[in-house]
Amino acid sequence: MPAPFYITTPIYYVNDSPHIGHAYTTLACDAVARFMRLDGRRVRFLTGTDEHGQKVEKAARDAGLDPQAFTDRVSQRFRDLAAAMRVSNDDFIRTTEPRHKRAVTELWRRLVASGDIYLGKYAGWYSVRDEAFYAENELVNGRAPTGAPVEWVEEPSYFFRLSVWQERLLTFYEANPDCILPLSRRNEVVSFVRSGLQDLSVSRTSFRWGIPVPDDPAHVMYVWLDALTNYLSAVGYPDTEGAEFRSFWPADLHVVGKDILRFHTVYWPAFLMSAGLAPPRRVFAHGWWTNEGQKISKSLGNVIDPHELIGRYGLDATRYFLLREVPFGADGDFSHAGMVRRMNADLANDYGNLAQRVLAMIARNCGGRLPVPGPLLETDEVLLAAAAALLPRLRAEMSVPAPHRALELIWEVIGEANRWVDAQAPWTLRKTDPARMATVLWVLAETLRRLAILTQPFMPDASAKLLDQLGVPAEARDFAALANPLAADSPLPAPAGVFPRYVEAAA
Ligand code: ME8
Repeated sequence: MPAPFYITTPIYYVNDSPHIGHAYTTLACDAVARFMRLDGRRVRFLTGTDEHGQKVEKAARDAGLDPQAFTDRVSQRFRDLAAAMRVSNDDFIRTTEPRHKRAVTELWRRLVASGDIYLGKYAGWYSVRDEAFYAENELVNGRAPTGAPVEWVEEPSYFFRLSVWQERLLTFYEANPDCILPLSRRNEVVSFVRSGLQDLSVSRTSFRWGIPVPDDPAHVMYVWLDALTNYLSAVGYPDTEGAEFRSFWPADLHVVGKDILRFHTVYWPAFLMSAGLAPPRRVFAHGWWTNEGQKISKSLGNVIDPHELIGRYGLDATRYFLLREVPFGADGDFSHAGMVRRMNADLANDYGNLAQRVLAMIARNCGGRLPVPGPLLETDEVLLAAAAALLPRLRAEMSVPAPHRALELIWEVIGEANRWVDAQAPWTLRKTDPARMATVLWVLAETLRRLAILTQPFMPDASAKLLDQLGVPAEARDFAALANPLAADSPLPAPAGVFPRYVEAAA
């Protein structure tokens, strides 16, 4: 039995509506989750919303709403977006749910039992926007290193003895070379931990919107301790003997933006180890999107609404662009011109044209049925082998995950297939050697079938339409089915274009 696979997105703050950055992380996870499912793994794909803390409390106040009513409303927008993007999450967790409060309360008790929590007093800087504490020497011109404003906080606080975890964290990174990716991020984390860790304030007394500290309800837990625990709550913690927990913990992959790397690779493994739990197998930090070269921010008024992208370019093109345009891990820029280039060059010209040519020639020349191939020549085997060789290579890339690389590899075969059509010229064979034409078209249809199965994780709708047009039944679309070639002579539906060209509206 292949190992189960547990993948998570960050849980998003409900202070605001979802934008392209949230859509990006969730789509990348969706592509990985779909890939693993098609590959036969039992997948748990979790996303959700982070609903406590000062930032959300303030946003609720600004909206004139009680925090619970406010979080109910905004959390729904994240669910709606996931549905609009055809995200295949298995669960959606909210930190205001009872199952989550139960898990966090228990985790806290465990940290207390291991002697890692003590009561003290916090005096220092806090940024509500980042929900993070900063030391004096971290400030840049009186602001957080992220540019967020900070305020001076002085209040009683429980602390987590992070300082004592330094060596054990370093040992953990050492023993698990791939537990933080990309490697540049891993190096950043290792040098941060090497430079020494301060104990972490893990409770607040100056506001109420959080989970109360057990036995001391004047304190609410620090929102990051609360939030990180969602990954445990969703697999049944504190029931560590339950089937859910045993199948899915430790998580295989937490995908996060680079902004929240430290929380996931320093605090989180320390909390887990302190509670006697295994840290996640991998945290992957992706880069940051800008809009036409500019930082995305509400004050600049250039926030990209993912619903608008889907409305304008279509869902599959949006998914393809975001996952292909930028190496996963690097920063990226969204531009209309870049999007149109990808839609027209990669989708309409390369993939769409291949499909269109093959399906149209079959419809026209083979009576709407899959052609019956004769003996395969070496050149036929070479093309089929290139398509067949993709799966192991994609497995390697998607386990990183490097979805952009997976797509590049698929496009190499699309390019090869397009060149092969030209070289074989089935339109000429129609007159000179119809039997060979039938073989060539069958080889192309079979190549297209393999490609369409492999593009499902990235572009589920378009891939399904291609598979429909090739007459591939729903139960023959997983990766195991790659080994079973198309049946010759079965009837096909009429072909229809799958990747529209983007045409600028007349000015
Ligand atoms: O940090 N480019 O939530 P959040 C790429 N609640 N990704 C972006 C992005 C951009 N411009 N903007 C946002 C939180 N993201 C916490 C997480 S997890 C236990 C708690 C994505 O709503 C990226 O994944 O601020 C980033 O890490 C996340 O949204 C931050 O979402």
